[in-house]
Order: sequence, then C-alpha cells, then structure tokens
Amino acid sequence: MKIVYSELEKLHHPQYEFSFGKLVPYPEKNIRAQIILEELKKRSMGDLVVGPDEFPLDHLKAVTDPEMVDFIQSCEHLKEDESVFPHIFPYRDFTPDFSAHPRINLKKAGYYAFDVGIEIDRDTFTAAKASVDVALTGADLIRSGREERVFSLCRPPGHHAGYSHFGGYCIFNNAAVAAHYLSTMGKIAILDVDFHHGNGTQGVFYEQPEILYVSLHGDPAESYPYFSGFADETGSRLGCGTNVNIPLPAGIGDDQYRKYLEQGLLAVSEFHPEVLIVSLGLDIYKEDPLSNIGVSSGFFSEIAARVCSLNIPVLGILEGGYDMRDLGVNGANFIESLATTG
Ligand code: SP5
Ligand code: ZN
Repeated sequence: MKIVYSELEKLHHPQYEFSFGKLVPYPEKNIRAQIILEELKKRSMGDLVVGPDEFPLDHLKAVTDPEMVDFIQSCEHLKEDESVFPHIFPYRDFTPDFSAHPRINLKKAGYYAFDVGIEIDRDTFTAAKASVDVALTGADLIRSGREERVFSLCRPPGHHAGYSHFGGYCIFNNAAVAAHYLSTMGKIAILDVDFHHGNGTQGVFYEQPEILYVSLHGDPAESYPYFSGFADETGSRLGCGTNVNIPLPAGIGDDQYRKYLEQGLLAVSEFHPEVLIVSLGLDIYKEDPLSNIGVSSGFFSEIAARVCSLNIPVLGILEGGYDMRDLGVNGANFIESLATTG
C-alpha cells in the first residue's frame, strides 16, 4: 500500500465561488488533502506516503481537449493579482477561433467552464497538473505490479471535468487520466461514491466498452449537477451498458446506502475489471455542508473493506468532501481500511 501526495496541489486556492448568485467562501479548501495526510501521520501511516513522479502531458491530453489544457496552462502568464473567473459564455453556434484571437485568450474561461464555481489564476495549472501526477503515480504503481492498493490524495478534485469542460471545483479529471493509463492492462472499472454525479468521468468514457463507470450520487432531480446522473444514462454506441447511474434518495444513512453500494459493486464484479478505481467523495458524510446523504465516519472504513473484498487491485482517488472538521478522520478511515483489509 502506498499513499501519494504533493504539496504543489495547495497552490490553487480560490477564495470565493458564486452560489445561486451570491459570492460565498470557496468550500473546496486548498488544505483538504493535507488534512487527511496529517491524520494518516497521527495513525503512524506516514511512512506509506510518497511524492508524485512527473508525467508528460500526453496522458492528460488523451482524455482532455489539448486546447483546454493549453488554455489553463496559458493562465500561468497572468500577473500575481490577476485571475480569470468565467463571466462571459460564448455560445456554441458562434464558435470563435480563439487561436486567431490571442487578445481574448485569457477571457475564454466561459468557453470551457460549465459552471461559475472556478477561478483560475497563474498557479492553477501547476496545482491541477500536480493532482493529475498524483493520480498517475498511483496508477503506475499498480500497472507496474509494485502495489495492489494505492490511494492518491488528489486535489483539486476531478470527476466533474470532462473532455472539453471544467467546473464543480474540478480542472482536470484525475480519475479519467488514471483509468486511461491503466487501460493498457485490460478492462477498468470506476466506482464513484462522491455525493455529486461525476458528469465529467461519465462523458469521457460514455462510448467506451472497456471502461465501466458506476456512480452512486444524490438524485440529480434535486442535486448538482442537475442535468446528468439519471438512471437511464447507460452509455452509447460501443459503450452501451458500461455506464451505471444509481441516484440516491435524500437522507438515507449507512443502512440504506449499503444496499445501493451492493448494487454498484455487483455491476463492477460482473464486468470483471483488472483494476478498480474508487472516486472517493467524502461529501456523503452526514455533516457535509453540500449534501444530504448522511453516512457516518465509520462507514468510510466499511466502503473500503467492501471494495477490497472484490480481490482486484484498487486505486483510490480523492474527489469532494467539505466538512473540514471531520475530513481528516473520514479520509483516513477509508485509507487505513484499504491498507489493513486482508
Ligand atoms: C467535486 C465536488 O464535490 N464538486 C461539487 C461542486 C458543487 N457545487 C455546488 C455549487 C453551489 C453550492 N454552493 C454552496 C456553498 C456552501 N457554502
Ligand atoms: Zn461532490
């Protein structure tokens, strides 16, 4: 077992987001991964922690529009006090050729953004790239056979970011990059237990037969991202049947969540993947300010133990989770159980 973490991830630190028209404190704090790391050290798991290797951008660009990657990277030229907040949204039937208009290059956040939750500054690319490298390092430890279980402490999170869009606090889709990297081994499954539907991950693999996406999440009829995550989204073309959405009723808690989790795990085991990626959202926790599912701290240990019982290699990837008081304990519960379950 290894745990991957990078200090660089903290460099992206927006202060505010727009929430229903009001500026509110940004919930996706830059110390989220570090808080889990500190709890792991308290539990004497610090010697399992490794830094990331640096990977070429090709792996990211295989699942992300290279022009979107270049746009985020180009923001490195912003001044220290400058940032880009999506504020104008070029509609898709008037698609400007941005490359011919370098003057507006730094204003095209609204072209790729699908919500107003993300501010980009000159350090955002470094942090988001570090988060991708943390995921790829985990994937590489598994692909090379050196480890059977790895947890990548990714931050910023990734599952809302898709081929050519970012949003929902996500810049690049860490889990999708890792899944693509691992797919040279054979079939890969992704189990997403974040409270929010991973519209980005779903979209990237929607037509792919070799990568299964299974997501348990708050019913999009009432929860973010609202427009995706319904049960009838099952994949298309060659990917028909390789997308499984399990919308959850509000307030279910451990006992009922367990039943839905079994449904998700059954879909995973019937797919016979070589590796399981778990997109771990700690925002299903009962004290989380952005959700209404209500599971306990101890339940994160149970999810990990149940995932281990499938007897395939597991790569855990951090997604959301915003209750800063218990985030460390909840994340460490999952990771410790991943490390100690036989
Ligand atoms: C990775 C992830 O969990 N992304 C979730 C994005 C949810 N965005 C919701 C935006 C509107 C709610 N703002 C609530 C602010 C509370 N202080
Ligand atoms: Zn979430």
